[in-house]
Amino acid sequence: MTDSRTPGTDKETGTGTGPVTVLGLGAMGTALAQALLAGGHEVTVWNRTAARAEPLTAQGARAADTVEEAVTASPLVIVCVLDDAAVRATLEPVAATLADRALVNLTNGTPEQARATAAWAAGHGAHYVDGGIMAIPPMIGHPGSTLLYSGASTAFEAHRVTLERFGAATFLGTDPGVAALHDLALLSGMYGMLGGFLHAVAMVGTEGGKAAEFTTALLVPWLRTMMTALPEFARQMDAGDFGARDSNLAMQAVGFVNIIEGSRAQGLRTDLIEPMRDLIDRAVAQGKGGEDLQGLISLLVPGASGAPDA
Ligand code: FVH
Repeated sequence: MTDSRTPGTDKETGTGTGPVTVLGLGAMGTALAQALLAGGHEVTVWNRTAARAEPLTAQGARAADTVEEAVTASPLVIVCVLDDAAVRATLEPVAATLADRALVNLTNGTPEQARATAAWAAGHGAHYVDGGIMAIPPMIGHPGSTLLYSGASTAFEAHRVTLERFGAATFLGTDPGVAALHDLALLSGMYGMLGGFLHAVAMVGTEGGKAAEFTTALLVPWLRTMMTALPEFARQMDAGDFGARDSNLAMQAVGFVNIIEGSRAQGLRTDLIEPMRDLIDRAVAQGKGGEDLQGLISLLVPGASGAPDA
């Protein structure tokens, strides 16, 4: 994807290789700076612990001594630090230098944090874009890396080509919180899958099964097959259509007892899978035993019948 007017260039600089500042040089900030260097940008970097800039200066980046010096070096400032508190600790002392700059925050955070930082940045004249990185550091700049953005659309479009150095850039809207919402939703899906993976490997391991063999030969093909059902489940959720076709909740509740008891009998803890069992049991107790698993969504929404706080 490129600038619609001039392929391969950013609207703001007209070059696609304009100067960029990266604040925060942990594993991710370093990968971001490296992708920019590989793209031919003039890259200014800053990190709280200055020594972490050394590998990047050896690759052609310029290390700023202060945050202020780093921010004023570029029209596009990218911040990627541990958390929202670190963003504030880094930027608040230099708020006055942010005016008229595009500030792209790739630090993981909540929608509320993104909206608060956007309001704060706008109050100082910055054009704020919030981002969620759907990749790990070695993926940055390579196929499979996707970043979600939301906030100031003009600033995003002005620097779209530069931001695409990191991976596919998906702009979700002008609400600065919406990228964080989708980032956290996707991470929830990932952690759900990883929780199941951990428990499954632990089960097989109780009888000496090797994680690698089990995962490659059985688990991944099974999960791939199950994943093909998700779009239809989602369509049914959008339609509020929870009537069971093949696998009703009453049947699944009985099957889940076997997962829990079978795990315990193998000497395993069941912390990772009990919450799902509890949800299914609650739904069945409410008379939803004839519904499909998708119906559990109504128990997760505050205020809905059967929700934990209802
Ligand atoms: N690495 C990953 O797999 C994930 C992929 C998806 C996106 N996340 C998010 O990216 C943010 C940065 O993560 P990271 O991997 O770079 O994290 P670390 O390697 O632990 O580096 C942390 C950096 O944050 C700096 N920092 C921490 N506290 C402060 C502070 N109070 N003031 C200024 N900077 C601070 C730290 O500096 P230093 O310890 O080297 O001085 C590092 O630069 C994060 O939101 C992930 O969730 C990564």
